[in-house]
Amino acid sequence: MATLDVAAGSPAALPCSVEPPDALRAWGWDAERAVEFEPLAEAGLWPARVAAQHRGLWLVVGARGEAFASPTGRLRHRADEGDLPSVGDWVGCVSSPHDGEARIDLVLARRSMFRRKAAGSRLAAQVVAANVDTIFVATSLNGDLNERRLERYVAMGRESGAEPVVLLTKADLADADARDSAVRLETELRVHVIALSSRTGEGLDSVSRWFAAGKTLALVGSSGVGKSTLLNRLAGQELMVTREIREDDGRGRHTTTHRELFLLASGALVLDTPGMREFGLWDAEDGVDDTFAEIVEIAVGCRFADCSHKFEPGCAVQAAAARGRLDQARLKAYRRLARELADQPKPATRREKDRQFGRAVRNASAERMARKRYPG
Ligand SMILES: Nc1nc2c(ncn2[C@@H]2O[C@H](COP(=O)(O)OP(=O)(O)OP(=O)(O)O)[C@@H](O)[C@H]2O)c(=O)[nH]1
Ligand SMILES: [Mg+2]
Ligand SMILES: [Zn+2]
Repeated sequence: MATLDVAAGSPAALPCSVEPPDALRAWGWDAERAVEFEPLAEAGLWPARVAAQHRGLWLVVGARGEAFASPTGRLRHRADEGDLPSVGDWVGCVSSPHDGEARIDLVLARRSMFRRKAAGSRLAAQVVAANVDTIFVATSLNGDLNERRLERYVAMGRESGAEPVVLLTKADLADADARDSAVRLETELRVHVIALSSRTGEGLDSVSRWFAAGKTLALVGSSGVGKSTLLNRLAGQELMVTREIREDDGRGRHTTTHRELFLLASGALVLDTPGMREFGLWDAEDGVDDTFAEIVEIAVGCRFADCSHKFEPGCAVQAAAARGRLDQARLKAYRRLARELADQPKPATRREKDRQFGRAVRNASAERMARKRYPG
């Protein structure tokens, strides 16, 4: 990728104006962000968006183009892991007086963040995509369709503050049964579900309305479901390498290994991500409840407020399940996810901070949120 000389040279050459320059606007910068950034510009920072992340180095796009940047020591020390810059983040950069290189000094308030529990046994969140308007959860119709996994992604998508949309890929390989699942999933998960094929082009019209100029969309899901293929098809060129999945287990081979944000000709910004082997929930009580609304509605009638819907007397959910009014598999999945969240002890302070964020993005518009955090 061509790296323009954004940071080198004298800082005076860098734009600090709050007028959104076209180059920044193309990457999603707007008037709210400009107001938010005013005091930072006065302090000598310049705005940029994180377009890619490779171990220890961040590719940022500023008004003058792209540059590689690393966080300042100040940001590294201050930040929890989840506060370090992630792809999609808007950041305030400085140009080092020593080498002219760009350094990321702070991360602007996120309007949305799609997270998961960091892989492995660590108790930490990983931000997969920041400041995204739509999370496309991709799963393929040729045998990959796993409702339990979809529920996880959709719950975290809801929690992120972005709109989750389910993409059922490889529709050209699907039989009638698989296609029927689109309708059922839409009712159960209460999200848009779109069957599409990057091979035949079926369904691409239906997703195009999300690909509006200035909107940021992220593609997430397991390896091999066709995320990069869809990106390439929409872009009309090979932006990301794609590869045949292994024939033996159809589970893909992790072709994409880094996250990257692309600006398409339509003006939409698309973030491609590597397939995730593990997708653990993180702080998503509300997202889970919204994803299992039919159960939560019935649970209002349980005798105990903290009912686990397993063995308690007066459990309305058990009663409904016994009468066949609830899908047993969904109930089991709901209990499992609720338990997974309950088993995640977290420091009280961070928990409160995270919850405030979740509530704020759900209740307030993204714009109001930005203003609250950075009073102009
Ligand atoms: N039949 C069919 N094959 C597809 C379609 N979309 C993608 N594929 C194939 O699926 C395989 C995997 O596609 P990728 O786009 O690399 O998958 P990915 O989701 O980006 O995978 P990771 O980067 O590993 O996360 C490739 O061989 C694609 O050609 C489709 O709509 N129909
Ligand atoms: Mg890929
Ligand atoms: Zn109950």
